[in-house]
Amino acid sequence: MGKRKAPSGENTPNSDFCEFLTELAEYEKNVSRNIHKYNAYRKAASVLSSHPTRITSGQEAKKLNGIGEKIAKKIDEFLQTGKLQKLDNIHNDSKTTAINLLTQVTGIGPAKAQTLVSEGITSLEDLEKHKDKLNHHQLIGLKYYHDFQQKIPRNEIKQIENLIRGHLEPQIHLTICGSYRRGKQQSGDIDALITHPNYTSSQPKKKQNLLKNVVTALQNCGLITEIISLGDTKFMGACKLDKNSITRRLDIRLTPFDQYFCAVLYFTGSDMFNKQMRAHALDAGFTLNEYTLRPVGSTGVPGEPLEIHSERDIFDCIGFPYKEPQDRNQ
Ligand code: 8DG
Ligand code: CA
Ligand code: CA
Repeated sequence: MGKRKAPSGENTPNSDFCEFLTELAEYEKNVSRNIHKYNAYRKAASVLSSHPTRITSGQEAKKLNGIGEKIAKKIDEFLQTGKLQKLDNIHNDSKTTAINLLTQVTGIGPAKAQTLVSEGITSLEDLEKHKDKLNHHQLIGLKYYHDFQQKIPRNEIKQIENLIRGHLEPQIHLTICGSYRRGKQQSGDIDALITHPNYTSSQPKKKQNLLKNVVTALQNCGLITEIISLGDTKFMGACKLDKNSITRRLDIRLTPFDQYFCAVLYFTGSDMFNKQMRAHALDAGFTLNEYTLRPVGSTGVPGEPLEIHSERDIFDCIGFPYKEPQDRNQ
């Protein structure tokens, strides 16, 4: 699970509300570990980020889908005082700020962060002194903490994409998904998906060493510099375009050919968009995930996966108007 963010709604009429709601969401995820409140704040931020006009009262906000009494009150407080008491308290609490800091390290989740803080480990310097408490993933997260904090410019991902493509055998398909595919000018990490026409869900053995071979080739050419984990279908690691660039988080997933477009759709996100689309699928009598689209019968048992040949097929099947990747940002 990545470091999830709600849409910040940068440069939109309600971006200041989106910002504080996102911060509250992070608090609920990392510190209170209340996933329901986390989702509620994110949903509110998402709906506000796409609202075209400035909201001028909690009352007005409450008319929007996903904004209830409590969030409306926070909007009123923010409008009246220019701040939120709850956020001030959060900023002034040392345990909370330590947990928030530690969860910024790739591989350290909310539970691990809480354990570390309860053991008195509250800073990067403390982590450096207690490396014995970290696993391989977390050690890489610590080693590249500052690099991984930096966003990756679109142009750099484009060059990394070209480099990867140049090392693939011609039959392999590659799509860089995530925020890059949604057209963002910068991304947090690189989400690559590959498939091969011979490897299907009914011929799982045909995946052979496809992913491992790709990773080896990319290590040999110097692009991949660290492996966090490597299985038959999922690589997590880091790459470096050239000596002048910094180290970037790179994931590569190998999916069966018949599941490729469900995977492309899922890993393109955004995750709020995925939530909306899955909900729409359910309303239309289908269940959609990163692997398949299946009809759900009256018994509630999913049927056989539908045959999918494009992303558009998925939208068409569930009667959801097609959206270009750049229009899936919330
Ligand atoms: P970013 O890296 O620029 O920060 O944004 P992103 O590309 O949208 O986010 P990501 O964390 O790299 O996730 C890539 C896509 O994976 C995301 O757009 C949608 C899908 N996804 C979900 N739920 C989750 C989840 O819980 N964790 C992760 N890592 N990905 C998820 O729909
Ligand atoms: Ca990403
Ligand atoms: Ca990612």
